[in-house]
Amino acid sequence: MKEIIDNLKIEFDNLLQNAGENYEELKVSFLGKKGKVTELMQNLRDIPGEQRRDAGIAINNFKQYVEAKLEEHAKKIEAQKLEREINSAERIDITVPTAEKVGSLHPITVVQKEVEEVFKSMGFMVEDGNEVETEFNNFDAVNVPRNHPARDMQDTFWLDNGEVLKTQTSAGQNRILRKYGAPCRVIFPGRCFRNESVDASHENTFFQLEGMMVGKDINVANLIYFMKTMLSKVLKRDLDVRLRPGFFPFTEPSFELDVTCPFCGGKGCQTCKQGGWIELCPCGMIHPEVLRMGGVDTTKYQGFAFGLGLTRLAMMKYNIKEIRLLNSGNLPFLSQTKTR
Ligand code: FA5
Repeated sequence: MKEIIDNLKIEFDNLLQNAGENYEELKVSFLGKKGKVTELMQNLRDIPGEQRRDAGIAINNFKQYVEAKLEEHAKKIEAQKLEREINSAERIDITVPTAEKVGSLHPITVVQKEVEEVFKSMGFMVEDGNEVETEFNNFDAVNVPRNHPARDMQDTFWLDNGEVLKTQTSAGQNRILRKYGAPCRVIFPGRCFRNESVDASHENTFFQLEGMMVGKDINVANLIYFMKTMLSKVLKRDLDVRLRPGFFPFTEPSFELDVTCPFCGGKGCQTCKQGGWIELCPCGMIHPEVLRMGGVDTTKYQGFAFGLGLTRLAMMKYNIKEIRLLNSGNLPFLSQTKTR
């Protein structure tokens, strides 16, 4: 029996060496129902009594040898296969710069940058604001004390800690007055939040761009000049502006600034509802109380402030009729501004 097993082992080793990926066949031919090891087992009964036990042990050892070798071989073949797949897979070199456009700036960002550039060229600084604001900054510091009816004009998202999601960029006025004092020229764009029902022209999350100019002898003519210059440059047309009386607790007098409709040039069209003007920017002379709360000496300084609806300006510039598209994450729509 020993001789038979030794010969079988040599045969098995040779076959295994050349089996490659076809080792399953070898397994069947040795361990299968009609395999060589199984046959040896079946022949055991022909072996005389005392030699049978030793032969059984030898056959079993050989069987374990065959099984172990086949398993080892299978693992080796699988590892080789995996390595081949990895090597043949498409290689990605992350250091190669992309030739294609990877994205585009959001239309509001494009307009914000343009407005910033115009104001910077006129000596204004650009400041960042908070999205979560104190009740004081959002309301009290702009002359809207508790129980003032103007608080109802802006449906506020209140936080559990008593702070608010900024309802208006005017919330930055007090901080900026305290930071820079008078004289100063600053604009501060930012995201605002109001708990109002959403429709084609109202969002609960939108952008404003606030501006303040404080100095000696600042008056409404300065306000008109800066707004007209900025809007004509951003909308790339020579536009007229007009002021109508408005009301804001933080400006006195307060105005609604209208601009000649950029779509019809003031002749009247669907967008301006045939009126020839579009309401664009509330503004006014900063209320002395607001200046005082910001630490400014009102016997020496005055100033104007405005709160441009940046989202609405972007809609006007790109003729977007539906405000909800701007927060939609709709790539075909957003990529139309074609800017990086
Ligand atoms: C204000 O928020 C004042 N803080 C503006 C201001 C600043 C006045 C400084 C005077 C001096 P109002 O609530 O009207 O004002 O909002 C200003 C602009 O924000 C609007 O003209 C409009 O363009 C935009 N806006 C307001 N609510 C929404 C909304 N729900 N969705 C989109 N844009 C809005």
